[in-house]
Amino acid sequence: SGKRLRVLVDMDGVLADFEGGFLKKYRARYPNEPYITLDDRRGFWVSTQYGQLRSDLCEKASSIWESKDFFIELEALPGGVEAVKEMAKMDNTDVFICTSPINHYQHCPYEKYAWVEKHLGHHFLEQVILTRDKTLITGDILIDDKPDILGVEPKPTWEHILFTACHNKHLSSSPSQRRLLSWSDDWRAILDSKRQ
Ligand code: UMP
Repeated sequence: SGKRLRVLVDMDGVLADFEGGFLKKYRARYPNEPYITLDDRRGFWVSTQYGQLRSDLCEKASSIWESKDFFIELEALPGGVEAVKEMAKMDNTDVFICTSPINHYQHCPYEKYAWVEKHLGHHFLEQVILTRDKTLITGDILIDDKPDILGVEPKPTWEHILFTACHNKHLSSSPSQRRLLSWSDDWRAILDSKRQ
């Protein structure tokens, strides 16, 4: 009964292991530079925390995700692809992948589509939304690991479900902010809670 449910799912940190992929390639490229373990990560922006460690490390960090093959080679986070495939098969449910490309556009947008094709299939490219402003996209829920999702729309239609990641696990977000601890957590119950 009721209308269709529209679920927006973020990519980096939710479906694709951006943090793990970054650290592995950063350490390989800069073996003699200091690094931040995933356990010590704080704050959404990797570049900011590396810049605080030593100012020149901000640019060294961004050089990693600006490199060819960074995004396509990211590993899938446990259970994410399976969950999205299951959601997409549910009655009265539309799933979109909603992801912000980096402004260094030489590789990232192409590789984000290629990643979706590789892990979810060619047909799923129809479900990809690349935007730098997720507040403009309408939906019932947005599953995203970024704690503050801001843009020009002050009242987005979606409820933000904070997906737990190394950089946000210590945050005591407001009690009204719902979390998904991982894809082993009860995402089906969160979807059901939004159905009419
Ligand atoms: N990103 C940066 N700098 C960082 C960390 C991440 O530019 O320090 C990029 C990776 C993603 C984008 O392409 O920002 C975040 O996109 P969403 O996860 O918000 O969709």
